[in-house]
Amino acid sequence: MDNKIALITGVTGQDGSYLSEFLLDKGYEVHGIIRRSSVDYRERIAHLEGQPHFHLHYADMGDSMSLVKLVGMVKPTEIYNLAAQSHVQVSFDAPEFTADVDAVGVLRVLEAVRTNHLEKTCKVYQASTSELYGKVEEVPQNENTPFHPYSPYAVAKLYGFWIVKEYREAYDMFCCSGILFNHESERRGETFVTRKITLAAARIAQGKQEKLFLGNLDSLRDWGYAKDYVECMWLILQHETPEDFVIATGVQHSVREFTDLAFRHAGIELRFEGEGINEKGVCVKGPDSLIGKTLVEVSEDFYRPTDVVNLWGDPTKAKAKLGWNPAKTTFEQLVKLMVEHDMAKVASEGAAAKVTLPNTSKREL
Ligand code: NAP
Ligand code: F7E
Repeated sequence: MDNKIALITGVTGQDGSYLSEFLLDKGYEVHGIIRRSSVDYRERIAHLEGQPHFHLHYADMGDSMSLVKLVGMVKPTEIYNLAAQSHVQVSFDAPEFTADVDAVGVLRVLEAVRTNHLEKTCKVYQASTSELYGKVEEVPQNENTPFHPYSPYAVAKLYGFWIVKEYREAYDMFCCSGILFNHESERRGETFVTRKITLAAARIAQGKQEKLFLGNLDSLRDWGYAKDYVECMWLILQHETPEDFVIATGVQHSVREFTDLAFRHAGIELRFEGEGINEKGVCVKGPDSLIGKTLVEVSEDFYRPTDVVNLWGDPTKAKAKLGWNPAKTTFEQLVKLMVEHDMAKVASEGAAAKVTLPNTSKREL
Protein backbone atom coordinates (compact mmCIF):
# COMPACT_ATOMS: atom_id res chain seq x y z
CA MET A 1 0.00 0.00 0.00
CA ASP A 2 1.50 3.37 -1.02
CA ASN A 3 -0.90 5.72 0.61
CA LYS A 4 -1.03 4.85 4.31
CA ILE A 5 -3.39 7.14 6.18
CA ALA A 6 -4.60 6.14 9.64
CA LEU A 7 -7.35 7.79 11.64
CA ILE A 8 -7.26 6.97 15.36
CA THR A 9 -10.15 7.66 17.69
CA GLY A 10 -8.98 7.62 21.32
CA VAL A 11 -5.56 8.93 20.32
CA THR A 12 -4.97 10.55 23.72
CA GLY A 13 -5.47 7.25 25.55
CA GLN A 14 -2.96 4.61 26.55
CA ASP A 15 -3.34 2.53 23.37
CA GLY A 16 -3.84 5.50 21.05
CA SER A 17 -0.51 6.98 22.07
CA TYR A 18 1.44 3.74 21.51
CA LEU A 19 -0.39 3.02 18.27
CA SER A 20 0.43 6.51 16.95
CA GLU A 21 4.13 5.93 17.61
CA PHE A 22 3.94 2.49 15.99
CA LEU A 23 2.20 3.73 12.83
CA LEU A 24 4.42 6.83 12.46
CA ASP A 25 7.42 4.48 12.58
CA LYS A 26 5.82 2.46 9.76
CA GLY A 27 5.54 5.59 7.60
CA TYR A 28 1.83 6.30 8.08
CA GLU A 29 0.23 9.71 8.02
CA VAL A 30 -1.53 9.63 11.40
CA HIS A 31 -4.66 11.61 12.22
CA GLY A 32 -6.14 11.57 15.71
CA ILE A 33 -9.45 12.71 17.18
CA ILE A 34 -9.41 14.89 20.27
CA ARG A 35 -12.36 16.36 22.10
CA ARG A 36 -12.82 19.61 23.87
CA SER A 37 -12.47 19.48 27.65
CA SER A 38 -11.92 22.21 30.22
CA VAL A 39 -8.47 20.85 31.03
CA ASP A 40 -6.27 19.84 28.11
CA TYR A 41 -4.76 16.51 29.07
CA ARG A 42 -2.60 15.31 26.21
CA GLU A 43 0.43 14.15 28.20
CA ARG A 44 0.65 10.81 26.40
CA ILE A 45 0.93 12.35 22.94
CA ALA A 46 2.68 15.63 23.81
CA HIS A 47 5.94 14.31 22.32
CA LEU A 48 4.20 13.65 18.97
CA GLU A 49 2.51 17.01 18.56
CA GLY A 50 4.24 19.14 15.98
CA GLN A 51 5.59 16.15 14.04
CA PRO A 52 4.86 16.66 10.32
CA HIS A 53 2.97 13.38 9.85
CA PHE A 54 0.88 13.63 13.03
CA HIS A 55 -2.37 15.65 12.94
CA LEU A 56 -5.07 16.26 15.53
CA HIS A 57 -8.71 17.17 14.84
CA TYR A 58 -11.65 18.01 17.07
CA ALA A 59 -14.53 15.53 16.88
CA ASP A 60 -16.54 13.45 19.31
CA MET A 61 -17.84 9.90 19.30
CA GLY A 62 -21.23 11.29 20.24
CA ASP A 63 -21.35 13.65 17.25
CA SER A 64 -22.01 11.87 13.92
CA MET A 65 -21.62 15.03 11.93
CA SER A 66 -18.11 15.64 13.18
CA LEU A 67 -17.13 12.04 12.36
CA VAL A 68 -18.66 12.10 8.88
CA LYS A 69 -16.93 15.40 8.05
CA LEU A 70 -13.57 14.25 9.38
CA VAL A 71 -13.60 10.86 7.65
CA GLY A 72 -14.54 12.63 4.39
CA MET A 73 -11.69 15.10 4.79
CA VAL A 74 -8.93 12.70 5.90
CA LYS A 75 -10.01 9.78 3.65
CA PRO A 76 -8.22 7.25 5.86
CA THR A 77 -7.10 3.87 4.56
CA GLU A 78 -7.33 2.47 8.10
CA ILE A 79 -9.44 3.56 11.05
CA TYR A 80 -8.56 2.39 14.55
CA ASN A 81 -11.62 2.94 16.72
CA LEU A 82 -10.11 3.04 20.21
CA ALA A 83 -12.25 5.80 21.76
CA ALA A 84 -14.38 4.64 24.65
CA GLN A 85 -15.53 5.31 28.17
CA SER A 86 -13.19 2.48 29.11
CA HIS A 87 -13.63 2.18 32.89
CA VAL A 88 -15.85 -0.73 33.91
CA GLN A 89 -16.72 0.67 37.36
CA VAL A 90 -17.58 4.08 35.86
CA SER A 91 -19.97 2.36 33.43
CA PHE A 92 -22.21 1.51 36.40
CA ASP A 93 -22.39 5.23 37.27
CA ALA A 94 -22.70 6.52 33.67
CA PRO A 95 -24.36 3.68 31.73
CA GLU A 96 -26.11 5.84 29.14
CA PHE A 97 -22.98 7.81 28.24
CA THR A 98 -21.05 4.53 28.07
CA ALA A 99 -23.64 3.05 25.70
CA ASP A 100 -23.62 6.16 23.52
CA VAL A 101 -19.84 6.23 23.08
CA ASP A 102 -18.94 2.53 23.29
CA ALA A 103 -21.92 1.10 21.37
CA VAL A 104 -23.56 3.71 19.13
CA GLY A 105 -20.17 5.41 18.64
CA VAL A 106 -18.98 2.32 16.74
CA LEU A 107 -22.01 2.52 14.47
CA ARG A 108 -21.28 6.22 13.86
CA VAL A 109 -17.74 5.41 12.72
CA LEU A 110 -18.93 2.65 10.37
CA GLU A 111 -21.63 4.91 8.94
CA ALA A 112 -19.10 7.73 8.46
CA VAL A 113 -17.13 5.32 6.23
CA ARG A 114 -20.24 4.36 4.25
CA THR A 115 -21.53 7.92 3.94
CA ASN A 116 -18.21 8.89 2.35
CA HIS A 117 -18.28 5.79 0.07
CA LEU A 118 -15.01 4.51 1.46
CA GLU A 119 -16.14 0.93 2.18
CA LYS A 120 -13.76 -0.56 -0.38
CA THR A 121 -10.68 1.50 0.55
CA CYS A 122 -10.89 1.96 4.30
CA LYS A 123 -10.36 -0.87 6.79
CA VAL A 124 -11.73 -0.52 10.34
CA TYR A 125 -10.29 -1.93 13.57
CA GLN A 126 -12.64 -2.06 16.56
CA ALA A 127 -11.20 -2.13 20.09
CA SER A 128 -13.18 -4.99 21.54
CA THR A 129 -12.56 -6.55 24.91
CA SER A 130 -12.28 -9.67 27.04
CA GLU A 131 -15.03 -8.11 29.17
CA LEU A 132 -17.43 -9.64 26.59
CA TYR A 133 -16.73 -13.02 28.25
CA GLY A 134 -17.71 -11.50 31.60
CA LYS A 135 -19.27 -14.14 33.79
CA VAL A 136 -17.15 -16.66 31.99
CA GLU A 137 -18.64 -19.78 30.50
CA GLU A 138 -15.27 -21.37 29.66
CA VAL A 139 -11.64 -21.06 30.82
CA PRO A 140 -9.43 -20.09 29.04
CA GLN A 141 -11.42 -18.00 26.57
CA ASN A 142 -10.94 -18.12 22.78
CA GLU A 143 -12.76 -16.79 19.69
CA ASN A 144 -15.46 -19.46 20.07
CA THR A 145 -16.21 -18.94 23.76
CA PRO A 146 -19.78 -17.69 24.31
CA PHE A 147 -20.11 -14.09 25.48
CA HIS A 148 -21.71 -13.25 28.81
CA PRO A 149 -21.21 -9.49 29.38
CA TYR A 150 -21.35 -8.53 33.04
CA SER A 151 -21.32 -4.70 33.21
CA PRO A 152 -22.88 -1.80 31.29
CA TYR A 153 -19.44 -1.34 29.67
CA ALA A 154 -19.38 -4.93 28.43
CA VAL A 155 -22.95 -4.77 27.15
CA ALA A 156 -22.10 -1.63 25.16
CA LYS A 157 -18.94 -3.24 23.78
CA LEU A 158 -20.98 -6.29 22.78
CA TYR A 159 -23.08 -4.08 20.49
CA GLY A 160 -19.83 -2.72 19.02
CA PHE A 161 -18.60 -6.24 18.34
CA TRP A 162 -21.82 -7.34 16.62
CA ILE A 163 -22.32 -4.19 14.56
CA VAL A 164 -18.79 -4.58 13.18
CA LYS A 165 -19.54 -8.19 12.26
CA GLU A 166 -22.86 -7.13 10.72
CA TYR A 167 -21.25 -4.44 8.52
CA ARG A 168 -18.58 -6.92 7.45
CA GLU A 169 -21.25 -9.36 6.28
CA ALA A 170 -23.89 -6.92 5.00
CA TYR A 171 -21.62 -4.46 3.16
CA ASP A 172 -18.52 -6.57 2.59
CA MET A 173 -16.43 -4.12 4.61
CA PHE A 174 -12.97 -4.97 5.93
CA CYS A 175 -13.84 -4.34 9.56
CA CYS A 176 -12.72 -6.51 12.48
CA SER A 177 -12.55 -6.66 16.24
CA GLY A 178 -9.53 -7.38 18.36
CA ILE A 179 -10.80 -9.03 21.54
CA LEU A 180 -8.04 -7.69 23.74
CA PHE A 181 -7.44 -8.88 27.28
CA ASN A 182 -6.19 -6.38 29.87
CA HIS A 183 -3.05 -4.58 28.77
CA GLU A 184 -1.16 -2.18 30.95
CA SER A 185 1.85 0.12 30.85
CA GLU A 186 3.48 3.11 32.42
CA ARG A 187 0.84 5.13 30.52
CA ARG A 188 -2.13 3.24 31.99
CA GLY A 189 -4.86 5.42 33.50
CA GLU A 190 -4.29 5.86 37.22
CA THR A 191 -7.64 4.39 38.31
CA PHE A 192 -7.15 0.96 36.72
CA VAL A 193 -6.01 -1.52 39.30
CA THR A 194 -2.45 -2.13 38.06
CA ARG A 195 -1.48 1.53 37.85
CA LYS A 196 -3.27 2.32 41.10
CA ILE A 197 -1.08 -0.35 42.71
CA THR A 198 2.25 0.63 41.13
CA LEU A 199 1.74 4.31 41.97
CA ALA A 200 0.72 3.50 45.54
CA ALA A 201 3.68 1.13 46.03
CA ALA A 202 6.02 3.89 44.85
CA ARG A 203 4.37 6.52 47.06
CA ILE A 204 4.33 4.28 50.13
CA ALA A 205 7.99 3.30 49.61
CA GLN A 206 8.89 7.01 49.45
CA GLY A 207 6.80 8.02 52.47
CA LYS A 208 4.20 9.91 50.43
CA GLN A 209 1.18 7.67 51.04
CA GLU A 210 0.17 5.66 54.07
CA LYS A 211 -2.04 2.90 52.73
CA LEU A 212 -3.51 1.39 49.59
CA PHE A 213 -7.21 0.45 49.58
CA LEU A 214 -8.30 -2.14 47.03
CA GLY A 215 -11.42 -4.16 46.18
CA ASN A 216 -11.47 -7.82 45.15
CA LEU A 217 -7.93 -9.20 45.56
CA ASP A 218 -8.97 -12.61 44.20
CA SER A 219 -9.93 -11.27 40.79
CA LEU A 220 -7.90 -12.96 38.03
CA ARG A 221 -6.65 -11.25 34.89
CA ASP A 222 -4.50 -12.03 31.86
CA TRP A 223 -2.30 -8.92 31.87
CA GLY A 224 -0.08 -7.99 28.91
CA TYR A 225 1.97 -4.97 27.85
CA ALA A 226 0.08 -2.34 25.84
CA LYS A 227 3.06 -1.63 23.58
CA ASP A 228 3.01 -5.26 22.39
CA TYR A 229 -0.76 -5.20 21.87
CA VAL A 230 -0.93 -2.23 19.50
CA GLU A 231 1.21 -4.19 17.04
CA CYS A 232 -1.58 -6.76 16.94
CA MET A 233 -4.18 -4.13 16.07
CA TRP A 234 -2.14 -3.32 12.99
CA LEU A 235 -1.51 -7.00 12.16
CA ILE A 236 -5.26 -7.68 12.27
CA LEU A 237 -5.82 -5.07 9.55
CA GLN A 238 -2.92 -6.42 7.44
CA HIS A 239 -4.31 -9.99 7.48
CA GLU A 240 -5.63 -11.11 4.07
CA THR A 241 -9.19 -11.60 5.35
CA PRO A 242 -11.16 -9.58 7.90
CA GLU A 243 -11.39 -11.71 11.05
CA ASP A 244 -11.75 -11.24 14.80
CA PHE A 245 -8.87 -12.24 17.09
CA VAL A 246 -8.33 -12.86 20.80
CA ILE A 247 -5.19 -11.05 21.96
CA ALA A 248 -3.84 -12.23 25.32
CA THR A 249 -0.70 -13.62 26.94
CA GLY A 250 -2.24 -16.95 27.98
CA VAL A 251 -1.02 -16.40 31.56
CA GLN A 252 -3.27 -15.51 34.50
CA HIS A 253 -2.55 -13.76 37.83
CA SER A 254 -4.61 -12.36 40.70
CA VAL A 255 -4.80 -8.76 41.88
CA ARG A 256 -3.10 -9.99 45.09
CA GLU A 257 -0.16 -11.42 43.10
CA PHE A 258 0.18 -8.15 41.17
CA THR A 259 0.18 -6.20 44.45
CA ASP A 260 2.73 -8.50 46.07
CA LEU A 261 5.15 -8.25 43.14
CA ALA A 262 4.73 -4.49 42.70
CA PHE A 263 5.53 -3.84 46.37
CA ARG A 264 8.58 -6.15 46.13
CA HIS A 265 9.90 -4.07 43.24
CA ALA A 266 9.40 -0.99 45.41
CA GLY A 267 11.50 -2.65 48.16
CA ILE A 268 8.64 -3.80 50.40
CA GLU A 269 7.72 -7.39 51.26
CA LEU A 270 4.10 -7.93 52.27
CA ARG A 271 2.42 -10.76 54.15
CA PHE A 272 -1.28 -11.13 53.36
CA GLU A 273 -3.43 -12.19 56.31
CA GLY A 274 -7.18 -12.47 56.90
CA GLU A 275 -9.91 -13.09 54.35
CA GLY A 276 -12.34 -11.14 52.17
CA ILE A 277 -13.08 -7.68 53.46
CA ASN A 278 -10.76 -8.31 56.45
CA GLU A 279 -7.70 -9.20 54.38
CA LYS A 280 -4.63 -7.02 54.94
CA GLY A 281 -1.14 -6.72 53.51
CA VAL A 282 1.37 -6.19 56.33
CA CYS A 283 4.95 -5.08 55.73
CA VAL A 284 7.41 -7.77 56.85
CA LYS A 285 10.52 -6.46 55.09
CA GLY A 286 11.49 -3.01 53.86
CA PRO A 287 12.25 0.40 55.38
CA ASP A 288 12.32 0.23 59.23
CA SER A 289 9.55 2.81 59.46
CA LEU A 290 7.14 0.46 57.63
CA ILE A 291 7.87 -2.92 59.29
CA GLY A 292 4.73 -4.30 60.97
CA LYS A 293 2.46 -1.68 59.40
CA THR A 294 -0.66 -2.54 57.42
CA LEU A 295 -0.04 -1.08 53.96
CA VAL A 296 -2.85 -2.72 51.99
CA GLU A 297 -6.48 -2.97 53.06
CA VAL A 298 -9.66 -4.13 51.37
CA SER A 299 -12.51 -1.65 51.06
CA GLU A 300 -16.05 -2.39 49.91
CA ASP A 301 -15.96 0.93 48.05
CA PHE A 302 -14.03 -0.79 45.28
CA TYR A 303 -16.31 -3.80 44.91
CA ARG A 304 -18.46 -3.77 41.75
CA PRO A 305 -22.18 -4.63 41.53
CA THR A 306 -21.14 -7.49 39.24
CA ASP A 307 -17.45 -8.30 38.88
CA VAL A 308 -15.63 -10.25 36.21
CA VAL A 309 -13.21 -12.48 38.10
CA ASN A 310 -11.73 -15.13 35.82
CA LEU A 311 -10.30 -13.75 32.58
CA TRP A 312 -7.71 -15.88 30.86
CA GLY A 313 -7.15 -15.65 27.12
CA ASP A 314 -6.06 -18.23 24.58
CA PRO A 315 -3.98 -16.43 21.89
CA THR A 316 -3.48 -19.53 19.70
CA LYS A 317 -5.23 -18.02 16.66
CA ALA A 318 -3.25 -14.75 16.80
CA LYS A 319 -0.01 -16.70 17.13
CA ALA A 320 -0.80 -18.99 14.20
CA LYS A 321 -2.42 -16.56 11.76
CA LEU A 322 -0.75 -13.25 12.61
CA GLY A 323 2.62 -14.56 13.79
CA TRP A 324 2.22 -12.50 16.97
CA ASN A 325 4.34 -13.35 20.00
CA PRO A 326 2.25 -13.20 23.21
CA ALA A 327 5.32 -13.80 25.41
CA LYS A 328 7.32 -10.75 24.32
CA THR A 329 6.90 -9.00 27.68
CA THR A 330 6.30 -11.27 30.69
CA PHE A 331 4.09 -10.45 33.67
CA GLU A 332 7.23 -10.02 35.80
CA GLN A 333 8.78 -7.58 33.28
CA LEU A 334 5.52 -5.65 33.02
CA VAL A 335 5.22 -5.14 36.78
CA LYS A 336 8.88 -4.18 37.03
CA LEU A 337 8.76 -1.59 34.26
CA MET A 338 5.61 -0.01 35.69
CA VAL A 339 7.04 0.20 39.22
CA GLU A 340 10.38 1.56 38.01
CA HIS A 341 8.54 4.24 36.05
CA ASP A 342 6.38 5.20 39.01
CA MET A 343 9.28 5.20 41.50
CA ALA A 344 10.98 7.82 39.29
CA LYS A 345 7.76 9.76 38.74
CA VAL A 346 6.95 9.91 42.46
CA ALA A 347 10.54 10.89 43.31
CA SER A 348 10.32 13.79 40.86
CA GLU A 349 7.03 15.01 42.36
CA GLY A 350 8.79 16.25 45.52
CA ALA A 351 7.56 16.33 49.10
CA ALA A 352 4.60 18.56 48.27
CA ALA A 353 2.85 15.65 46.59
CA LYS A 354 2.44 13.65 49.82
CA VAL A 355 -0.94 11.96 49.85
CA THR A 356 -2.09 12.75 53.37
CA LEU A 357 -5.49 11.14 53.09
CA PRO A 358 -5.43 7.50 52.02
CA ASN A 359 -7.39 6.87 48.86
CA THR A 360 -10.65 5.89 50.47
CA SER A 361 -12.64 8.18 48.23
CA LYS A 362 -14.77 6.35 45.70
CA ARG A 363 -13.48 8.78 43.11
CA GLU A 364 -10.14 6.94 43.32
CA LEU A 365 -11.85 3.79 42.02
P1 NAP B 1 -8.17 4.95 27.63
O1 NAP B 1 -6.74 5.19 28.02
O2 NAP B 1 -9.25 5.12 28.63
O3 NAP B 1 -8.47 5.93 26.38
C1 NAP B 1 -9.77 6.14 25.92
C2 NAP B 1 -9.75 7.16 24.80
O4 NAP B 1 -11.08 7.39 24.32
C3 NAP B 1 -9.19 8.54 25.21
O5 NAP B 1 -8.41 9.06 24.17
C4 NAP B 1 -10.47 9.37 25.35
O6 NAP B 1 -10.28 10.75 25.13
C5 NAP B 1 -11.29 8.79 24.21
N1 NAP B 1 -12.72 9.11 24.32
C6 NAP B 1 -13.57 8.79 25.31
N2 NAP B 1 -14.81 9.29 25.06
C7 NAP B 1 -14.72 9.94 23.87
C8 NAP B 1 -15.64 10.66 23.06
N3 NAP B 1 -16.91 10.83 23.43
N4 NAP B 1 -15.20 11.18 21.89
C9 NAP B 1 -13.91 11.04 21.50
N5 NAP B 1 -12.98 10.37 22.22
C10 NAP B 1 -13.38 9.83 23.39
O7 NAP B 1 -8.33 3.50 27.00
P2 NAP B 1 -7.23 2.45 26.51
O8 NAP B 1 -6.81 1.63 27.67
O9 NAP B 1 -6.23 3.13 25.67
O10 NAP B 1 -8.14 1.49 25.62
C11 NAP B 1 -8.36 1.77 24.24
C12 NAP B 1 -9.60 1.03 23.77
O11 NAP B 1 -9.44 -0.36 23.96
C13 NAP B 1 -10.89 1.38 24.50
O12 NAP B 1 -11.94 1.30 23.56
C14 NAP B 1 -11.04 0.30 25.54
O13 NAP B 1 -12.41 0.13 25.87
C15 NAP B 1 -10.49 -0.88 24.78
N6 NAP B 1 -9.87 -1.94 25.56
C16 NAP B 1 -8.89 -1.65 26.46
C17 NAP B 1 -8.25 -2.67 27.14
C18 NAP B 1 -7.13 -2.40 28.12
O14 NAP B 1 -6.81 -3.30 28.89
N7 NAP B 1 -6.51 -1.24 28.07
C19 NAP B 1 -8.63 -4.00 26.89
C20 NAP B 1 -9.63 -4.25 25.95
C21 NAP B 1 -10.23 -3.22 25.28
P3 NAP B 1 -9.99 11.79 26.35
O15 NAP B 1 -8.51 11.77 26.53
O16 NAP B 1 -10.52 13.06 25.81
O17 NAP B 1 -10.74 11.26 27.55
O1 F7E C 1 -9.95 -3.98 37.19
C1 F7E C 1 -10.34 -5.53 40.48
C2 F7E C 1 -11.59 -5.20 39.70
O2 F7E C 1 -10.30 -1.60 36.58
C3 F7E C 1 -9.36 -5.25 37.14
C4 F7E C 1 -10.32 -1.84 31.06
O3 F7E C 1 -9.20 -1.48 30.31
O4 F7E C 1 -9.67 -4.15 31.07
C5 F7E C 1 -9.99 -3.05 31.91
O5 F7E C 1 -11.12 -3.35 32.73
C6 F7E C 1 -9.87 -6.11 38.29
C7 F7E C 1 -11.39 -6.07 38.47
O6 F7E C 1 -9.76 -3.30 34.80
C8 F7E C 1 -9.59 -2.63 42.53
O7 F7E C 1 -12.75 -5.51 40.45
C9 F7E C 1 -9.72 -4.78 42.79
O8 F7E C 1 -11.87 -7.38 38.74
O9 F7E C 1 -8.00 -2.60 36.33
P1 F7E C 1 -9.47 -2.77 36.26
P2 F7E C 1 -10.98 -4.07 34.15
O10 F7E C 1 -12.24 -3.86 34.87
O11 F7E C 1 -10.54 -5.49 33.94
C10 F7E C 1 -10.73 -4.57 30.19
C11 F7E C 1 -10.22 -5.71 29.33
C12 F7E C 1 -11.31 -3.44 29.40
O12 F7E C 1 -11.81 -3.63 28.29
C13 F7E C 1 -11.50 -2.14 30.12
O13 F7E C 1 -11.59 -1.07 29.18
O14 F7E C 1 -9.32 -5.60 39.50
N1 F7E C 1 -9.98 -4.52 41.49
N2 F7E C 1 -9.48 -3.64 43.46
C14 F7E C 1 -9.90 -3.20 41.29
N3 F7E C 1 -10.05 -2.46 40.18
C15 F7E C 1 -9.89 -1.12 40.29
N4 F7E C 1 -10.00 -0.34 39.19
N5 F7E C 1 -9.62 -0.51 41.51
C16 F7E C 1 -9.45 -1.24 42.66
O15 F7E C 1 -9.20 -0.69 43.72
